[in-house]
Amino acid sequence: MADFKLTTLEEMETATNRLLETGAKVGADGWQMRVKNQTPHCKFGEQGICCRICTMGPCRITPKAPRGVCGCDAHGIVGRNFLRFTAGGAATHSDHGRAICETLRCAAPDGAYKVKDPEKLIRIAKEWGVETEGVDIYDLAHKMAKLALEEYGKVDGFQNWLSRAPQHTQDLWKKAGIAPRAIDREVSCAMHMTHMGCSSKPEALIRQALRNGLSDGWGGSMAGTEFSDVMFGTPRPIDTEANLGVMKAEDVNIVVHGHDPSLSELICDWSENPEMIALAKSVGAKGITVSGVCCTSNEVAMRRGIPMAGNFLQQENVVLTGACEAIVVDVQCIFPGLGPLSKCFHTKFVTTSPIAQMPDSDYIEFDPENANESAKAIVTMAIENFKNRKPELVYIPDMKQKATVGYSVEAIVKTLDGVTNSQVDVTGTTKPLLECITSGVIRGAVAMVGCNNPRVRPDYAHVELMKKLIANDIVIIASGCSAQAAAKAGLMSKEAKDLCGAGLKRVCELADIPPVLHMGSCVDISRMMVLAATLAKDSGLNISQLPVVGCAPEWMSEKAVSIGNYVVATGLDTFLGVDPYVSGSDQVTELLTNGVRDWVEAAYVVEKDIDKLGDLMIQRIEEKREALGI
Ligand code: BF8
Repeated sequence: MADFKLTTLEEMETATNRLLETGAKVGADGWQMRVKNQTPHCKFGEQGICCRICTMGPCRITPKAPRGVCGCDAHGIVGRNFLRFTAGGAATHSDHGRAICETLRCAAPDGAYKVKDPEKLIRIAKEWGVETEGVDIYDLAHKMAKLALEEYGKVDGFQNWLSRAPQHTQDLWKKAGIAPRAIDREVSCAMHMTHMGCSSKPEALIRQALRNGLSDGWGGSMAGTEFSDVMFGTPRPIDTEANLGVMKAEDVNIVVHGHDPSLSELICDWSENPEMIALAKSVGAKGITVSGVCCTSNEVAMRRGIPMAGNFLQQENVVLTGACEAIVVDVQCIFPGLGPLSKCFHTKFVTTSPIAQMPDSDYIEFDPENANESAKAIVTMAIENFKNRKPELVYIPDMKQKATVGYSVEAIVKTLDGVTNSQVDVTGTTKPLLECITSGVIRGAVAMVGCNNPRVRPDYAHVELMKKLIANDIVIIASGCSAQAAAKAGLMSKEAKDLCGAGLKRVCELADIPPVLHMGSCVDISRMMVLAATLAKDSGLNISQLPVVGCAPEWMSEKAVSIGNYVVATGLDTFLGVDPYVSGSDQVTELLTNGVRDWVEAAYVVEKDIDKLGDLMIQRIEEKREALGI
């Protein structure tokens, strides 16, 4: 234990540089080169004051030209761009959720997809008022899948899952006019509002941005999370490893990348199949190693302990090792650069979804109906590719850390029940966690989420903020690429407790948890909403009163804006380290960082100085404690 040491960013960067040297030998480059080529970035774009919504422009706002051809000013343009950004993210997460529901429709006792958590399915069915008594579990699964799909286009009413929020929050949403209706409707409404000649009033645009975000977090993403748990199991703490060193030179390496666990689960199944392992041995490999990148990695790590090769900006590194037989992708956050890059190596870049088709890839369409055939074909293709490896190009950095992952809300509740003793009455609630917070043993919690982004030294903000926060007795709940940044550095190792303040360290010891809790992928930020709602209900407080904040210090994608909007709209102040292209409008900036507080009791903070960002979060948590008198 005395030997525990975090992996430093410098060590990771040295490894990356070594990999890029291999790349240079074969004429390949990485995002590092493309960033150089793209710098400096367009200042109009950065401020959000470029409009190309119609073909009278494109228009750009300058002191000399304060309005576009249609007469729209900077505030309208920035607001519309922000709403369109949100709609892109909400559509993307929600469509992922829809795909999961479609997969659930195919679940069968003898099929590729089963109901692994029937209790959870029954719990959701009861929540939705569906009869469960004496109903066959697969009939129930199909019925719930259909009902969930109908949430996307429901004609009347609001999202079913809003009822999980405290009444106070639901009242705020209704009063502000942001309770989300059908999921698809909110995306369509956003696109309609931002069409030429529709809304240009910042307040209206931001209100819809919050509503569209909520349709994601309390609708589409929640469907993705909940029904993934039903099919693949609700995550429980499980040990795994993280960083490139999880790849094995002597094995066939298959890397799964993307978001939808329907594909990656079956790739894992087939890689464990004795027939496939025998085939791997027959081509000279010792076995098959599956590892993951991005959120699909989180999905299979938290349910099966599959190791995490890296996060978003490490996706090219897995190919640069020269030891990747196949990088198998589904949807979202996949660099098109993987196509040309993999052509410089023997790696098969396998695309599988009609949603994410890319040049220079092998396309093997994957759908729930033919799931086993496609997964088997992909694993076979990877194995057969082992012989094409060029040994002189193989270099896998010897770098990995232990991580314990899989802290779903259910797992957190169960684990923390063990912290306090003789609480017969608290089993199944968040009361032990609340007690830790009210007593001050833990000062509060930060939900750390989101991507990494070359605009911030990759992973620096995630890792440095986490170190700072846990040293101040603030527990971290992490998801997405933020979670993987933590895991790569070693912050999801239980041994990282030594980096905590005395209070959090004690909780980690008693509950046997790491100080940074892995809550899953980005759709799983819906789990964080459920946790916040449960904490509020169990404490009798409003969500906005809890000493809990959200943070996305290195975010880059539209999905992150959708997430930010629903986290803020749920009542949690959200701290960003990258500006969401709104600085060109003081009105939109003021709304997002202050004005929305009147509607939802929370707002954004944008601060690019990461150390300051950490101070601001600690300050906000302490303010909330003070207001509660704890
Ligand atoms: O959905 S954190 S880079 S992988 S967008 Fe993408 Fe960002 Fe990673 Fe997961 Ni989320």
